[in-house]
Amino acid sequence: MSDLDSMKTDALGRIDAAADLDALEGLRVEFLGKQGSISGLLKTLGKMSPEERQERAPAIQGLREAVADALGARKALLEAAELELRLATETLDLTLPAPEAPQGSVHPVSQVMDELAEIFADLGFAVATGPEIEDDWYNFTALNMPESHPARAMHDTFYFPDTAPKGGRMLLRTHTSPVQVRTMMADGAPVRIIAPGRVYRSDSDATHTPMFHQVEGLVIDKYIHLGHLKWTLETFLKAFFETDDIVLRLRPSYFPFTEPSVEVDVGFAIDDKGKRILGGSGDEPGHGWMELLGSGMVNRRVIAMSGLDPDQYQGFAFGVGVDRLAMLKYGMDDLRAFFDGDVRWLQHYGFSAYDQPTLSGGVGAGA
Ligand code: 2NM
Repeated sequence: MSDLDSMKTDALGRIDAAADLDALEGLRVEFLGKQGSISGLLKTLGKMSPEERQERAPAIQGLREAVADALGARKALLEAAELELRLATETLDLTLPAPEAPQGSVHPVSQVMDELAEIFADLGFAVATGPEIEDDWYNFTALNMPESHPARAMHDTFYFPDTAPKGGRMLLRTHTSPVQVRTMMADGAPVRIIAPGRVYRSDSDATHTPMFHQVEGLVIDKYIHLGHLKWTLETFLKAFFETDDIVLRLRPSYFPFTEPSVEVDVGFAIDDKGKRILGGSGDEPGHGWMELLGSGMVNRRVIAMSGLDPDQYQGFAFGVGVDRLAMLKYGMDDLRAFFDGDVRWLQHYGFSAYDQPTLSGGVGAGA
């Protein structure tokens, strides 16, 4: 029996000394594999006489069991040690600062729209929105633009091939005025809203892009007059440009949706570099007038088509380009760069998401 005892001592010693799971698997194959030494011993049982087998079998089986148990125990130990090692080495230190990452910025158009919402909220205006895909009734007819009006010409408007439910054509809105029509129809009077958003015109050169941004305002109530309009625009522009030195000039004009219609100019001075700086009367030497807004008293036909009684209600409306306002306030000179999506431009002109315009903190805090 001492051959089996020494085999066992040798096997258990080597199993105990196995440094890793690979070495241990090598030992399992060596002892218990198909060609293994203990497997070989088990095969000899078949050729023995019954007496011999009765004597040898328990010892060989005992050896096999002892080796199998030792392999199992050592395997559990090595696996536990391996897990311990991974837990100790594969740590993620969440207290480290976040790695450098590309940082987004708020587009000046978005920033200016937030500023406008803040300024007009303070004057009691709500923000209204509506669809960018309109039908020609809301975009034109309800705004007193007859079929023959030049604004309806193909070269200005993007039309869809589809036909609207009311029989008109579908189009990309050319202004946000349909939002005011929808608001009057849905909510009735009084109305105090601004309608900011994207508008589309088939027009493209250095100062025009096929998509641009507009904000329009509408106030409808009893007894609203041109004085309210002038005060509102003056108050808005002073807050927006953060200066009291804003002088307006109102000129008679024409829009189909307003009567009378008023073009609003703002006075500017020219600095040493030839740059226009808003402020002062445009009539002073070295000054000029810059056309900034269109406005007027809402045409009574528009009020009637929007479902209100024009003998009871009247009001004013205005419209201004948001991109233009952003350029004037923040000093960009190329409109087309607004819509290129160039990250360098956005890094330079963009705002931090933390720069929330507030009347108390300043509507131009990030400038
Ligand atoms: C402008 C100029 C003048 C305007 C009119 C209306 C509505 F729907 F109330 F009739 N909304 N906006 C308007 C008036 C817009 O943009 C240059």
